[in-house]
Amino acid sequence: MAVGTATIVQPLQLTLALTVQNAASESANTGSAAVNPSGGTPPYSYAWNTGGVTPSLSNLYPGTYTVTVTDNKGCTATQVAVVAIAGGGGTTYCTSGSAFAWHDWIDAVQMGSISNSETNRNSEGYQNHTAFSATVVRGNAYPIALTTGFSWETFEEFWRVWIDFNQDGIFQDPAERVVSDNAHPPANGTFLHTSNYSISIPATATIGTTRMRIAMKRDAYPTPCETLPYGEVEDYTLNILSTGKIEDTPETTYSITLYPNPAYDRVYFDWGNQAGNIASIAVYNAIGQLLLQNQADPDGMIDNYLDVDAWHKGVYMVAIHTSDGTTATRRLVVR
Ligand SMILES: [Ca+2]
Ligand SMILES: [Ca+2]
Repeated sequence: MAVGTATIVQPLQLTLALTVQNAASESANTGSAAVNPSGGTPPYSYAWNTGGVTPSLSNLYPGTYTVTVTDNKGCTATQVAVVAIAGGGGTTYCTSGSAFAWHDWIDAVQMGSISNSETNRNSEGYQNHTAFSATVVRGNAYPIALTTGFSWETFEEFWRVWIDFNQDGIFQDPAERVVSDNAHPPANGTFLHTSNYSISIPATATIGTTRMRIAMKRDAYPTPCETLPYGEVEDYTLNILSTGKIEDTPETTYSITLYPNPAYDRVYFDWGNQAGNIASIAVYNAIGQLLLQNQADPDGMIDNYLDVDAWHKGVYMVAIHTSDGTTATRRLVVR
C-alpha cells in the first residue's frame, strides 16, 4: 500500500543577529556594528540609516544605528545597534539634583509596579528611589505618569527621563532619553499636575536591572548630570526582560498590506485574511520609540488608514495586533 506524503517547505523567519563594538570615547570613531542574517531566502541586501549597504559598519562614533535587511523574497527585518562609550563606569552614575525643590517638585511617579508619591508634600532636590522597580520587556511600550507638586504659584516644567539601556553607567543622549517634553503650567493654586507619556524599551536593551533617571526642571530642559536651579531629580530601577523583537512577519501568515508604500500623505491598510480581527495598530520609529497607537472600538472597528503627511521622512515599523493575540509587523516608508 502506497502512502502519499507531501512536504511543504517554507523558509525560516528572517532574523538578525547583531555584533556591536563600543567606541573608546564620545569623540572616537572606534566603534563598529555588524549584522548577521539567518532564515528568509538569501541573498540579502542591507540598508543602514547611514546609507551603508554592507553587512557591517566600522569607524563609528557613539550613537544609534539602524539596519534593515531584505531577503530575496522581499521580507525585511530591522535591528538597532547602539554604539556606546566603552568603560562607562558600571553602575556608578553622575550626580544630579535641584538647589531648590520647595516651590515645584516631583510629587508622584507611576509606571507599572513603580507607584511612588510624596507623603510630606514637598521634596529634597534629589531622591534615590531605586528601591522602587518595574519590570519591562524589550520591544514593548509602557505608560508613565509624572506628577508635579506646586506650593501655590505654578511654572512651566520640562520633563526628561533617561534609561541606561546598555548598563554602562552613562545616560547617552539621545539614545537613552525616553521622555523629553514641557508641561505648560496650570492655574496658580493648582497643587498637583500630571503629565502622561509612553516609554519604549528598545529591542537592543541589555537584559537585567538598570537605572531610570527622571528630571523635572523649571523653564528649561534638564541634562542628566546637572544641578537644577528649581525642580527635582529622582532615580528608579527598571528590570528589563528579553523577547519581542520588531520584525516583519512572513506574508504567508498574514496577507495584511500597506499601500501606497512609500507613502506621502495617507497610507491605507488592506487587512487581507485578518479583516475583522484587528485589535490595535502601533507605529514605531526606526529606534523603536512608540509614536502612536490606535485601538479598535468595542465593535471591532478601526480606521483603515493613517495620515502621514505631517510625519518626518523615514522608515517606520507598523505593528498590527490582532484580537487572537498575535502581531504582524510591516515596514512603512514615508517620503
Ligand atoms: Ca520628590
Ligand atoms: Ca548607557
